[in-house]
Amino acid sequence: MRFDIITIFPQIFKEVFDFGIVRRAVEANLVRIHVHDLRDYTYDRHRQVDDRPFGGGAGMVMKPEPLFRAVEAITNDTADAKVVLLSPQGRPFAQETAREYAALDRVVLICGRYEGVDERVVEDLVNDEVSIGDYVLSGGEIPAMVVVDAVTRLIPGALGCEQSAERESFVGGLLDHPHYTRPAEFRGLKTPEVLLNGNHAEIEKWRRRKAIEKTLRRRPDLILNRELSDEERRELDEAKRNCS
Ligand code: 9D3
Repeated sequence: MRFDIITIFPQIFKEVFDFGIVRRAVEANLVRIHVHDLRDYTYDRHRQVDDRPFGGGAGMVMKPEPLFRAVEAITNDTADAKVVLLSPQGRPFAQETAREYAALDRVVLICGRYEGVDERVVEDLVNDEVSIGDYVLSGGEIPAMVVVDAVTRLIPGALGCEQSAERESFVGGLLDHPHYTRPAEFRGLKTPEVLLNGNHAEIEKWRRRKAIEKTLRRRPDLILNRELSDEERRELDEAKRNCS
């Protein structure tokens, strides 16, 4: 899969992909990441990418011409690239969106800046508009990094064997259970006994219980929106009883 990122701040991306799982995926040729400077697609002397909004008002708007030129130049070798605009008006980017993108060959990410982009870009150039959450950021660059990271992890072969499918399939929508490592006792704080006695059936049961309890307290929306197995339904009912 190939990502093309269009931005007025290409330098921001210099190091973020040079570590961990994304780096490994790039080195294994599972993913390619090209970063493009939007100003390279301007033709005027000032390399202008923004202008004042028609109708007046505060802030600047990203001009359509450089964005159309950039996307057309970047995708002229392919018929099927998904063109994604990162914007606060987008649909929420979620694990399901990441899965959807991971199945594609080419994804072009346009990083918005200023007050927004000319609406003709949204209507006639972009196939998908996504936001990473309901908080105000300064532009689409960090969201683009989030998308690349979340999608790359899902490309087959990107995760090490011991991490892979099994654990990720639990993305069924519960928060993770608590984790402990050595020392078993730290400043008088003890690791739960169940994790130390080697009874793996007991450990699994404890972890699932803790995951359900934590999800119930912190993210009840995840439980409500989720299909539960009969076993999980029983666990949930019991967790609810203990909770109140
Ligand atoms: C005054 C109205 N604001 C819209 C909510 C203006 C505005 C805020 C932030 C315009 C652009 C931006 C820049 N943000 C993004 O480009 C962005 C973003 C975000 O701010 N939050 C979550 N996801 C994203 S994806 C792109």
